[in-house]
Parts: sequence; C-alpha cells; structure tokens
Amino acid sequence: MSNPNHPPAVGVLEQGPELIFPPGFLWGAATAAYQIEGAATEGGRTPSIWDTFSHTEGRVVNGHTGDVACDHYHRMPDDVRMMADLGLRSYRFSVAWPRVQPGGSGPANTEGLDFYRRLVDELLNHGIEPWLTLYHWDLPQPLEDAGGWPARDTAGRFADYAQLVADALGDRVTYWTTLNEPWCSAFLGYGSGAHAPGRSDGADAVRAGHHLMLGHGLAVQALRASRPSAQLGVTVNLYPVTPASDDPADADAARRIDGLANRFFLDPLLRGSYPADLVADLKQVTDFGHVQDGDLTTIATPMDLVGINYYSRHVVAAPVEGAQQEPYWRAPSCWPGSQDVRFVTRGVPVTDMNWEIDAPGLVETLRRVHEEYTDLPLYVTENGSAFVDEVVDGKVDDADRLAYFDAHLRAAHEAITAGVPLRGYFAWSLMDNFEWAWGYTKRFGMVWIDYDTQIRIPKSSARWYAEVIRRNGLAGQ
Ligand code: IFM
Repeated sequence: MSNPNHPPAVGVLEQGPELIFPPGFLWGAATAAYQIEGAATEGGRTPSIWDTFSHTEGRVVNGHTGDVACDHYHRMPDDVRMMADLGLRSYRFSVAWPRVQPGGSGPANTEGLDFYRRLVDELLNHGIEPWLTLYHWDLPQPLEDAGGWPARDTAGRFADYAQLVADALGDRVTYWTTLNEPWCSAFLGYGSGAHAPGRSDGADAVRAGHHLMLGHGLAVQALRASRPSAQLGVTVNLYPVTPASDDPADADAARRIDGLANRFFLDPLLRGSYPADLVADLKQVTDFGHVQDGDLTTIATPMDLVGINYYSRHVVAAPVEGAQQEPYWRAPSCWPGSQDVRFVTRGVPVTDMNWEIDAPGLVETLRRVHEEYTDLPLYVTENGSAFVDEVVDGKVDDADRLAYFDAHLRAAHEAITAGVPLRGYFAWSLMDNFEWAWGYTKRFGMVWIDYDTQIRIPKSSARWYAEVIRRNGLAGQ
C-alpha cells in the first residue's frame, strides 16, 4: 500500500508475484581506492594516512596493508569486463587523492589522473555509469602532518582537489559524491583511533567532522561552478538507534547516539544547523568555537542527491552508574561525551563483523531521511555483509550474503512503495578487499579474491544479483 502523503516519486511500481523496481533504477556495486587498487607506490602515488597507519605495527589485523590489495590498478580492464558480465549498470569507485595530487597540494599528477580517465572510459565503453567518490578516507599524509581534518585548512585543500578532479573527469562523469561516511573519518579516525590516522581526542573528532562537511560544501560549490549538469551529493552512513528498553534513561542514550551517528551530519548538510541537544551533549568536549560565520550555509550548499550507506542498527542502553571514566570526554571513544552509553546485543543473527542483520532498519532509515529531511533523490550507495566464505570445487556458495542482499532489496522496495524517492542501490562490495583495521580477514565481496593468485571468482550472490538487475527486480516470495 502506498502512503497517500508520500506517493511514489519514481513511477508506479508493478505489484504482483515479482517485486519490480522503477524503470531506470540504478543497479550498481561499490569499491574504494585504498581497498582494491594496490600499486601504492606506483605512478607517482604518495602515502596517505592509511599507508602510514597500516604500516604501523598493531594497527591492522595481521599487519595487512593496501600495498597490493586486489591489484585492481593493474587489472582494471579485466575487472570492468567482469562488471559488464555481471550486468552492472553503475560502478561506484573512489579516486585516491594521493594518486592524483601527491602530497595533497600543488599540481595534478597526470599519470594518476590517467588511470581514472582510462577507468571511466572503460566503464562508458561497457555501458556502465561511473559514480565517482572523491574522498574514501585516503587523506594525503602531508595534510595530516599539517593538522589533518581537525585543521580548518584541510577543507580548502579538499575543495582544490575536487576542482582538479572535476577539470580532468568532469566531461565524462555525471554522478559525484564528495565524502564517503564522514562519521568514520571523524569519529573512528580522530575519536577512537581505530581508523587512520589513529588519533584519540573527542574535540578533534568533532572539529574533523565539521571540517569534512565544510570541505564537502566548498567542493560542491567548485564542482557546480565548473560542471553545472553534474549530479552532486554526499554519502553518509546512517543507523536507526533503538533504546534497549522503555526506561527513559535508555531513550536518552538512544537520543545521544542518534545525535552523534546521524544528526551530527544530516542536520548541517540538509538543514544548515547543528541540533541543539547534540551541542549540549558535547559541551564538555567542545564549545564549537571552530564553527565560523557562514560555515553552516556553505555546508548546506544545495545538492542533487543523498547517498546512504546502511549496514545495521544500534541498540543502546544508559550507562551503568559508577562505571564512568574520568575525565570521561577525553577517553578514546568514537562517541565523545557519550562513551559510557552501552551498545547492547539482542541475540539476533549477525554477520562476520558481528553486526546485527536488520533489513527493516533500511526502510526506517530511508523513510526518516525522506520524511524528516529532504525530497532529494536518495541512493543506497552501500549495503552488504561480511561472511566467512569457502571455495569448494572452484565455486563460492555464499547463501548467507545472498539472503542479506535479498532481504535488504525487499526493504528498499518497501521504502519505494512508501514513497521514498530511492533511485539506485550499490552492493558493497563488488569484490573482497582490504577491510580497514580488519585487513583481509573480512570478506564483503560478491566476487571472491584469492589474494595469492589474484584470481577472481564470482560468488553465488554475484550471479543472483546479475539476475536481479536483468529482471529489474526480485522474484516473489
Ligand atoms: O568497507 C567499508 C567501506 O569502506 C565503507 N563502508 C563500510 C564498509 C564495510 O565496513
């Protein structure tokens, strides 16, 4: 049943035994530069914070690095052919900042840009729409040495880099997202230190989040000025946050985590302000003195779309009395000011990341963004799961990953039926890859990578997804 207040924005859905998506729905898969490219020192590329971090003992499981990864840099044409075989309509990739602008300032590196020109041309030749992400976490190391994202100047450097990429690729790329998951860059990178650059200071994390968004706004302005017809947006990772019980203290814990995980980004980007309750929650962490006049207007520069990455739900409970660390806002945490909130597991099925599988949470998330924040077209720019896979007789039967995709696509369809202008879906990930602090120990791919031989094996989920794309929908249940 469609909601009369929110009629479907993208054509009428065909009801019946099959779940058919609207015409033109953009079916894709996503990756990111550092996770797949390898060739870390080739073609003029210089280190990013992830090179430094992964080469620092104890930061990444088993000491894994992205030095070789999936060797996509050398195998790109074959990888694009594989995408075409799978029938992908779009491919979301990221540009490695230190490959195209070594050191993060100064002139472009032609050799680096040429790699992405060739990639985009291969995609277009195969009828695959390129979807370019400018920043998927690989800050050039010299910019970190100069202060990183907590430093305001990094936002300006990011806009310069955006301009440089627009000059090189703007004639052939329509879809652009500035940042991928700024929450991770800010709060895992500068709060808990679980991600590069591995710093742990709540105030720095908050400043980083602000400057990432400022960089986004400046980049959108630069891109818009030079490529008026481009479709511009940002990708945020969102979670429904549910209190563990009816206790008002748990509801307050949920409000706090929702503030940091979701509203910290959605409100400035789509409303041009920080939520008052979040500012109050953070008052012992920061006075928001880093926010200058005009910043919030820049951050809220109009966009054409919003990308949403969805994986799971947070279920939270109030801190246990007396367990607080002092001074609590300084302790390493990705939840500054709220790090004593407890994250509760409910015993429901989880993925290999220990993330609860919660497809209804995708409907909730999409509806929330549409109903509370914006009429802009939405895209699921990432959704997927890690499971332990096995090659048997040259095949990988990843039934659990396939079931995860199936459930979440049904949820996506339900959201569209409820009136959400969802225009596309990108599976995470095209292939197994470097899963950040987990190295190669977690596999999210629809395509198996043998890291010794670099042989690629499309898993059952890839074959299934190809069929979903071919029929533009799912078989009825
Ligand atoms: O692998 C990451 C990706 O880089 C960003 N979003 C979440 C994925 C799974 O953790």
